[in-house]
Amino acid sequence: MPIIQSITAREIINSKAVPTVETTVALSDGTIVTGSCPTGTSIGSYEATDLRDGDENRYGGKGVLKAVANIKTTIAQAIVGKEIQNFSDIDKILLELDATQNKSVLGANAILSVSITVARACARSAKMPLYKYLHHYLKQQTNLRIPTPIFNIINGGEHAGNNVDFQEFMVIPASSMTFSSGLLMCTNVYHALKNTLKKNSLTTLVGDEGGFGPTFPKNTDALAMLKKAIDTTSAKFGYDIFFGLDVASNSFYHEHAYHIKDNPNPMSTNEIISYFREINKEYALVYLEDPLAEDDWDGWSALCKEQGQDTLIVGDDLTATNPYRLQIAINKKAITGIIIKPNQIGTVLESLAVVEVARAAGLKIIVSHRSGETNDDFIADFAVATAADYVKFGAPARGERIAKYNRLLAIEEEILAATKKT
Ligand code: 2PG
Ligand code: MG
Repeated sequence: MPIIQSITAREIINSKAVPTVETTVALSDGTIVTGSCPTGTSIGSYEATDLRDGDENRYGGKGVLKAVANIKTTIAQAIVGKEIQNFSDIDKILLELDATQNKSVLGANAILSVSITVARACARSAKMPLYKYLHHYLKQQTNLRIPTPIFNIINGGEHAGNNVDFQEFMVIPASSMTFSSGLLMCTNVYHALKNTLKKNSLTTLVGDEGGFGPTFPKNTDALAMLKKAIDTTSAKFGYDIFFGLDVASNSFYHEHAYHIKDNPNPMSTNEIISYFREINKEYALVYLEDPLAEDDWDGWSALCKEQGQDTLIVGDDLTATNPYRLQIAINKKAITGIIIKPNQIGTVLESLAVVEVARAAGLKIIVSHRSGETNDDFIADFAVATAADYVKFGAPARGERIAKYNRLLAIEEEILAATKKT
């Protein structure tokens, strides 16, 4: 077994010009790998905490030099020289070192950056692709397959400078399609949407996740525009392509009411549930993420009971990849799917544990990027390894998004080649 020979870290910037942490690990067998972690914009209250310097003279207080220093000192002292049997042994050390629920001592950014990099180092050292290494670790019985992609092609909320309340308007290929054919179809739709927006004299400038950021009088106008665009392609709405929304409703929930432009008055929980019922009548959403605020538990249970048969009701800010929050959601029958974002919890090991509990409870698994990303493609391998049902990596555009989609194309090719051999 190789030993960890050295670990170093540096401050880099993400796709939103916000600092994040990059780590490099060297093993005694010559393996040298690098990894970095993402950052959210619409951050739920139950997420693990990134450590930020707070020095207003650098990056508006968002520098990560303290997190970097934690890796170079505390973490390095604890793990350099350790024999590395498995990535999870190192994750356990990281958890002991921090010993807080929200990773506030060392910083979730410091911890996850190390966790991802160590997992990658283990895979490289075992001469296995990362997805296969993690798949073996999990003793997954399922055949390897690429999850169905969810493409966010209109950005709103906190992800765009437009006036749309909902954060993400997404297109989803039928699950029966291969990843590459779904990507092809949805990329065609992305281009068609660009043309349709132009024809309607709307902007084609993009938001944080590569989706377009036009303004609309109402949120539902964005869905109508998407439908119009799909109708100019060979894709058939409701047959091979479907709609999903990440409402990210925390951002417009104030004083116990939902404030959206579709309604002149703030809406109660019951009113916004009826509003989703109406949207479903017209567009038959297959996917609805964070439709309600992160503590509106009764609303979640009611919505799930009423609409969860036909629409995947997905917790993101609600569950925050956190085992305690997941357990509450299961007990309350509040969701039918869960977003998995490793940086919401802070280690690869804990993320895998949340996936296992969620799957055992019959929930669909959606592995997701963050709005502030690097070109690190770890989550693509993670999603395949965990046999996730869906991945949500943004639009099929912008370098930090396509890094993940292109990695899935490569894995798809490898899996196909392996199946042909057997
Ligand atoms: C979300 C994510 C990613 P953010 O809400 O699902 O799309 O956004 O990273 O800003 O939390
Ligand atoms: Mg979300």
